[in-house]
This record gives sequence, structure tokens and C-alpha cells, in this order.
Amino acid sequence: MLSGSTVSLVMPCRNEAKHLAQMVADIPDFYDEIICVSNKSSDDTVEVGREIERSNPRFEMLVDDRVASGIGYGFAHMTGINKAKSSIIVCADSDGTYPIEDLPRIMGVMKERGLSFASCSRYPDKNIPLKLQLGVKILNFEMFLLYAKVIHDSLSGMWVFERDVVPSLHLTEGDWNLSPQIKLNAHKYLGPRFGEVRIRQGIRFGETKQSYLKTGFGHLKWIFKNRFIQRKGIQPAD
Ligand SMILES: Nc1nc2c(ncn2[C@@H]2O[C@H](COP(=O)(O)OP(=O)(O)OP(=O)(O)O)[C@@H](O)[C@H]2O)c(=O)[nH]1
Ligand SMILES: [Mg+2]
Repeated sequence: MLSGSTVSLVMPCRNEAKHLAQMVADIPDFYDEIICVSNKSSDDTVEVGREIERSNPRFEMLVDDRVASGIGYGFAHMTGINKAKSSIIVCADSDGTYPIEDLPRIMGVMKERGLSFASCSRYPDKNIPLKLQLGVKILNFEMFLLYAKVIHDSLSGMWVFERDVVPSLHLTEGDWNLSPQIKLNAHKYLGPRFGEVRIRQGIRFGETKQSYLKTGFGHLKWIFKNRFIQRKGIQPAD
């Protein structure tokens, strides 16, 4: 519970078994509900999650093994968001890179600026590898050209929003493209109630499995195509 609001944390998860218990143990008390959604984990992620469930009443391990071209990041998020019951939903990776402990400050900024949706922006940050910074800059520029929107971190994986705005997000993308989709739709449908809030990125637990170039090109194509397509998305559970 934070400033009178309940808070759900939604985390997509694939093959994070080695550090999941530590990561969950470090989650601050103000998160009332923690929903971890495994997608096609081939290690013990789900078993570790079931073990955590037994001792931690805030924690729930879900499995959503749907994939689009092998990726289920977006499916996992949609399932978690749909299940979340709190008035505030925080989405963040389960690899320790996002400062979920910063939520009180982020919500303070949201209140000051009248935001219902905050995309947590990591840029500019000179500690992030140059190729990643360049890739994100290109996608930011593409969004600006096609949508006339200034977004500093088109690929941030941490978002804080009121549960009431979920129907306005029109989420449909099961793969990595849920990340640009959630920002573009929040911007489109919430107008000035969408904004970016600055955060610092942390260091990943374990090795990266991300194919930055392939994922980057996938985003480039999707952002272009999405400009000309209307999609209808998920509604939250009652
Ligand atoms: N549910 C689901 N989660 C995934 C999938 N791929 C990765 N994840 C999780 O989604 C989050 C983001 O994936 P990462 O592999 O960290 O990708 P990234 O953040 O772009 O890259 P690095 O952190 O630099 O490795 C992590 O918490 C992963 O465990 C997937 O296909 N399905
Ligand atoms: Mg990551």
C-alpha cells in the first residue's frame, strides 16, 4: 500500500530461476501483489516460483506459454496485467534492471504532473552500451516522424499506471512489440495523462539472451506498420 493506493507488480519471466528468490525477497513491502509470469522457461523458474508462493502470500506464479516467433514477453505482460487487482500496476522485468524500489518517487512525480501512465525512461544515460543507445534513439526518431510524439525511451520495460486505464491501452502484441505498443497507445489515448519519468537502469542478474539487432529490426518494422493499423486490445478482469 502506497499513498492510499494498492500496488501490483507484474513481471515477465523466462529462465530466471537462479536469482528469482533473491529478486522477490528484495521487493519492497509497499507492493501488495507480485505476479510473475513465466513463458516457456526451460530451467526451474516455475518450480522456484511455486516454492516462493508457499512462503510468500503476496507472490503468485503464473504460466503463459503462448509465443509469437518464439517470444512471449507481451503475452506474459498481458496475462499479468489482466490478473492484477490493485489500483496501481507496475510492470518491470524480473532481471533486476529496473528500480522498482523507486516507486514512491515515481508516483510523487506522477501526482505532481497529473499522470495516469508513466513510462520510466532510462535515457540519456552514458553508462548504457552505445549500440543500445543508438538503437533506441533510432526508434525514438521513427516514433517522432510517424506519430509526432517525443519519446526518450521507446523500449523502456518499466511502466506505472492506474488500473482504470488498462482498457485504453488496447494491448495486443505477444512479442517484444508490446513495449512500443503500450507507450504509443498510452500517448494516443491518454494524451497529457501519459508521460515519461526518469529512472536509472541497474545491472542485469545473469547473462543476456537478447538478440539486440534482430529485436531492434522487429521494432522498426512494427512501429512503421502499426501507424496504419487499428487494433483492439485486452480488458481487465472484474
Ligand atoms: N514471459 C517472457 N518473458 C521473457 C521472454 N523473454 C524474456 N523474458 C523476460 O522479460 C524480461 C526482459 O527480457 P530480457 O532478456 O532481460 O531482455 P532485455 O531487457 O531487452 O535485455 P537485457 O536485459 O539486456 O538482457 C526478463 O525479465 C526476462 O526474464 C519471453 O519470451 N517471455
Ligand atoms: Mg532485461
